[in-house]
Amino acid sequence: MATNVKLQTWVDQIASMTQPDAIRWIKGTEEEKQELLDAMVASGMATKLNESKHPGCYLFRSDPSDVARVEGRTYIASVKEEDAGPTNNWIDPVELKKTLTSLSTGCMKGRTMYVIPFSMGPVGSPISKIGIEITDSAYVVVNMMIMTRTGDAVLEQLGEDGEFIPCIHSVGAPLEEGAKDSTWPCAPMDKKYIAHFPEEKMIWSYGSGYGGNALLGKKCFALRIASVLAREEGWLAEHMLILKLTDPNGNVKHICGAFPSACGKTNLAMLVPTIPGWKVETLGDDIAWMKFGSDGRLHALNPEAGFFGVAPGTSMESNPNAMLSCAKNTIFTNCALTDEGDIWWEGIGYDAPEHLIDWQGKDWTPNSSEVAAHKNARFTAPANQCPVIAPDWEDPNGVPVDAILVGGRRKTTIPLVHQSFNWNHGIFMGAIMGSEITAAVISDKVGQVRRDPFAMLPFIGYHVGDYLQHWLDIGKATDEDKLPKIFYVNWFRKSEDGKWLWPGYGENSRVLKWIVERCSGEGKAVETPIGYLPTVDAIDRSGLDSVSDEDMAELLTVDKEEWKAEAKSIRAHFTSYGPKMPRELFAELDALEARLNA
Ligand code: O2Y
Ligand code: MN
Repeated sequence: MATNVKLQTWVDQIASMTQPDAIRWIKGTEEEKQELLDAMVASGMATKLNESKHPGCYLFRSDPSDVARVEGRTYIASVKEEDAGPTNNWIDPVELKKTLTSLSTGCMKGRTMYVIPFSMGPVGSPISKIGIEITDSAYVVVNMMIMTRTGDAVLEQLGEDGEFIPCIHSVGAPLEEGAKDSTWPCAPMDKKYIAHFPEEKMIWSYGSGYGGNALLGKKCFALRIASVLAREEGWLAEHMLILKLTDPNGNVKHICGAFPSACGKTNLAMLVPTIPGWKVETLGDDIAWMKFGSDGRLHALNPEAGFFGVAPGTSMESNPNAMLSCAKNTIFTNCALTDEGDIWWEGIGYDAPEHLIDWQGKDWTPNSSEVAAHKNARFTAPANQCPVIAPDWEDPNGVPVDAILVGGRRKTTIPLVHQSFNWNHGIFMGAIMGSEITAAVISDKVGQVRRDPFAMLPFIGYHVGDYLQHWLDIGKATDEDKLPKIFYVNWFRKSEDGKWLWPGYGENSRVLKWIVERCSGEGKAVETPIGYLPTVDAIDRSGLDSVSDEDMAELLTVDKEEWKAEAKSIRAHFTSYGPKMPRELFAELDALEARLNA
């Protein structure tokens, strides 16, 4: 029973619609989490991993139809369609509520309804916000207990009249009396709805039990609904990592970075620098909430408490800190299982054993034609287990942001790094960033650039044009010298013969070094039509033999003809967003074209 009347009334109302067999309020204790995990092992939904190899770890296998976020079934149900904009799926909120009410009536029959009070950000921080997720999935509960701060402390913070974001979740699979439950109940694709009501600030997810569709604190709240709140309240809710960089003299800078998927965001957040004396510490790997402090600077806070990381490709070589973060007390989803009760995935850094159980629960050998772990297999690991978690990652006031990075995966055109001339030019960089479409996605657009403003396209809870205008307005709210400096990075440039020009991973610390030098008014740079670039000798390459002077020159080339073509494609992209696209960004594009033609 909650002392918050609004909360209790809402919980009663959802219970009377969904008709669960039982209601359980989550207190947020370790004993409770263990009890839920033990029950899921007993029911066959989870497998406990070998305690001596992975203490406190569990493996879950999802239904093969429920393996990732489903953008095609994700909706922004604003009152007016034009407020959702051209990049979101829109349904009239009244119609969508009718559909969801009909689907949800009796949807928790035979199940327990869990009520999870959760805080995005440390409980009580002035930046944090409270949500309440109602769910009929114990898997969601144990994941939310890692990814957010949950339980009684949150209820206490909420008090009798505190505000919360209501988040309804159901797997959409009522259990008839006496029926045997599936190990991963969910609804068919055409019955899944990941719905957001931006005016009401409410989330309603039906039919999927997986990741971003079901752990509603993450993409649904901390990005889609928070982006709406941020616009109304004058702050930023962004799809960004946060890292702390310390130089050999102990000088500290904080950097946020927005990258589309498959650009190594978690790797950058946990980078091991190759340049002596430099240190990277992690504050967040996916989401940053940035608010103005009393010093007029933007301060960033990671609203999450865990990492929901992609397993395949993660190894002691590519990201030792992620591997150590998930060594214990971790939930693995859709990884392969060894005969010794250990997990395995493609790219883990050692060969697969002779026999595995694959992510679909089938026998697998190295001769099998399919992958053993799903390519979107995940680990859910507590952030405080990261060996390089920054001591102040839970500072209630966040950390002052010195630099913002934007970037994507581009073989040509975009140099290794360039700095914006000013804030508006930096927002222009954020608006044009994106990756080339690779053959990993079945598409007739392979090689074309998919632009993804600030990597937020699937996560903006309103019109993309209004979103970019909000970034421009943030720049007007303080002095330019108090704003973070903005840089566009591209670790993925290739030579004409198809070789990677930059080694990436820990060597990216060399680029970060130039970036923080620029933030301190140092770092050698040349002015070009696209922004400030490092001079060929400005990036520290001591001890890095694999990048020759010629490679460096190529990495920092600005080819005017390529950029003229780029500008044309940017104009088409801006125009596709319709009349809400800010004038200032067209002005930046005009200015870029003028500089290229000068
Ligand atoms: O497929 C999912 O449900 C997970 S998506 C995800 C998870 C962690 C961090 N980022 C993402 C993303 O899609 O950006
Ligand atoms: Mn993400």
